[in-house]
Amino acid sequence: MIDLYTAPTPNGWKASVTLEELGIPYEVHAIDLSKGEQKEPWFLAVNPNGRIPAIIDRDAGGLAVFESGALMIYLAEKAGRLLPSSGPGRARTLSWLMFQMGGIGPMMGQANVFFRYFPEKIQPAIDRYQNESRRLFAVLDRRLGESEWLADDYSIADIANWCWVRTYKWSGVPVEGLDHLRRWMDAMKERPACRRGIEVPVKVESLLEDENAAKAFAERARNTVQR
Ligand SMILES: N[C@@H](CCC(=O)N[C@@H](CS)C(=O)NCC(=O)O)C(=O)O
Repeated sequence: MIDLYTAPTPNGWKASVTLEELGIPYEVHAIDLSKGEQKEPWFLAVNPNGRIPAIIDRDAGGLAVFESGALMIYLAEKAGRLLPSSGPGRARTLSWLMFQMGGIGPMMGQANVFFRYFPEKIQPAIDRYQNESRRLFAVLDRRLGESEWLADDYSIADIANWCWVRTYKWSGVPVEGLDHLRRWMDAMKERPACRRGIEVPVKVESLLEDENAAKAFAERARNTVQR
């Protein structure tokens, strides 16, 4: 049994979608980021970085694993699926997983900070992170023009990137003209495990359709942004 500490965010969904795809039993512990629960001493013992997601594997003596990419690799290896055990397929999967961890995640994350959460409007910072995210989207689009999935088969690399890219509107990054990316996003959205995973720990309605909800969310998120 896995204990999953999470919140309804792209990094959180990476863990829950992976657990759903692998069919590993897990218990959800929702962390309220706006109350700073992720920085409480009990949680820092699980993830010293004070961020979600994190897991504890009860069957491995209470092993704690943090950093979403690391816990996806751990879970895939535990189940023996969604990550080849060796060879070129594994290298390609890890390449596209790290592309998300080092690129898509940080750039879209900072686009969110400056476009949505920062009280001051610093246009050069907004442009920089949105443009860089769009450049990374084009890299994904090119790859998806030559391959159905990011690596050879459907893998944790698809899950990691999709959980972020699907929130492109919130980050203010356009996807116009990226037809292969859209084809792949549509295919991901149809997978039952992906649908279930993005409703963990709670289903969040599209913030973009409700201006007040979007404002309230941004206000709460502002509290977690450090200067
Ligand atoms: N590199 C980390 C990033 C995790 C992360 O930034 N989590 C955000 C939510 S998406 C968080 O916990 N933010 C709360 C905070 O910074 O206090 C990972 O991939 O797990």
